[in-house]
Amino acid sequence: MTDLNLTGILNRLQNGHIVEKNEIKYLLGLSDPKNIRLLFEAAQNVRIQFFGNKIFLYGFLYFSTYCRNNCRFCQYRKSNKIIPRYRKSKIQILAAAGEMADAGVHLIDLTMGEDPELYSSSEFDFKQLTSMIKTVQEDSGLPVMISPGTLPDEILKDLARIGVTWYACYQETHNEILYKTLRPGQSFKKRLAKKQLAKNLGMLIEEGILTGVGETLDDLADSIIWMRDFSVDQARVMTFVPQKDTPMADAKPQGSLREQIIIAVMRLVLGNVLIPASLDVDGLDGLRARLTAGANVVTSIVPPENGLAGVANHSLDIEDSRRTLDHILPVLETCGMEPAQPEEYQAWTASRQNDLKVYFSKKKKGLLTAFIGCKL
Ligand code: SAM
Ligand code: MD0
Ligand code: SF4
Repeated sequence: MTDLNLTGILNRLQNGHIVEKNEIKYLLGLSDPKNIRLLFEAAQNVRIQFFGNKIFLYGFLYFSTYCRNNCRFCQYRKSNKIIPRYRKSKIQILAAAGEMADAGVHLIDLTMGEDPELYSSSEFDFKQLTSMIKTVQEDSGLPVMISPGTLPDEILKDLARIGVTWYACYQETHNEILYKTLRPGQSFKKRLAKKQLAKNLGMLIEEGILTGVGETLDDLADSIIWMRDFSVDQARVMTFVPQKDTPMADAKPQGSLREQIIIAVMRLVLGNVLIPASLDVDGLDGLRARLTAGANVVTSIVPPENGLAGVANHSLDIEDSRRTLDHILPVLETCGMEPAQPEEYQAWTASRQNDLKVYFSKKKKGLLTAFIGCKL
C-alpha cells in the first residue's frame, strides 16, 4: 500500500522517481490551498532543474478556420454557420510569420481546421501546404510546429522530410468513451496512430488534454500516464471555454485552478518536457498563474492587425496587442523569468530529436528488450 503523504510524493517526484496512478490522482485532487501551494513550489523546482528561469515563446498562426469536423467543444465545428471564417493566403501567412519572428518568438505554430478544401481534394493541394510550410521555415529562420489535424500519412512524411520540428495533435482525453462524445465521427485510434507515425519519422510530439469537459480525476491521471509512456515532448492542458452556437454552449465554465493543478502534476510527472501557458484561455491576465504552476512556454502569441483568431477564444486580447511580446515580457519579469535565446530553444529541440534517433537506432539493432509505447 503506497503512503499517500504529500511531502513524500513531492520529494520523490522532485528526485526524478516514478509514482503510481493513485498518487497522481491524489495530487490532482488536492484542494487545501496550503497543499496546492506546496504542489506549485515543487513543480517550479522541477522546472528550474531543467530550464532555469528561461521561458520559450511560440507565435500562433491559425491560417484556416474552415473545418470538416464537428468537435462538440469547438467554435470552428462544421455545423457552426454563424462564425466568420477565413483562409489566409501564402503571402498573408508569410507576412504574419515574419512579423512574429522579428518580434522574437522562438517557433511558429501553423494551425488549421481540417479544411475541406484541402482534405477532400487531391494530393496537389497538400503539396502546396508543404511548400508553404517550407517557405515559412526558410523565411522566418525559425522552427515550425504544425497543428493540421489528421493529415494523410504521405503528407506527414513530406513534412518530416522538409524538417518540420513538431507535430501537435491533441487527443483531449484518453478515455475513449468521452473522446467519442467530444470528437464525434473521428477515430480515437487514428489520432493516436498519427502521433506515433510522426514520432517514428523523428518529429517531436505535442499532446493535449481538455479540462472541464466531464472528465474524472481517473481520466486525467490516465492521460498523464499516457503522456509519460509515449514520452511526449510537449504536454498541454487547456480549460474548456464554452462557445455559443455549439452543443456545449451551456456547460458550466470551470475556473483556472484545475488547469493549474494539472500543469503542476504534468511538470512533476513528466519532468523535462515543455508545458504551455496558453494565452488562449484567460488571455494575458492568466499568464502568471500558469507560470506559477510550472509551465515554461508562452503559447498563442498572436500579432494584431492581421485578422487572425485564437482557438478557445476567437479574439480575446488579440487586436488590443495584449498577445504580443511587449505585454508578455514584463509579466515574465515580475515572475522572475526571462525569455530564452533562440539558440537555447533550438538546442533543446535538437537534443530531444537526437535522443529519439538514438532510441530508434538501438531499437532497430534489437538493443532494447522492454518496449512500452514509445518510451525513451
Ligand atoms: N483542427 C486541428 C485539430 O483539431 O487537431 C488543429 C486545431 S487544435 C490546435 C485546436 C485545439 O484547441 C483542440 O484540440 C482543443 O484542445 C483546443 N480547443 C478547441 N476549442 C476549445 C475550447 N472551446 N476551449 C478550450 N480549448 C479548445
Ligand atoms: C494555443 N491556440 O497555443 C493555441 C493552440 C495549437 N498548437 C495551439 C491551441 O493556445
Ligand atoms: Fe475542427 Fe480542430 Fe475545431 Fe475539431 S478542434 S472542429 S478538428 S478545428
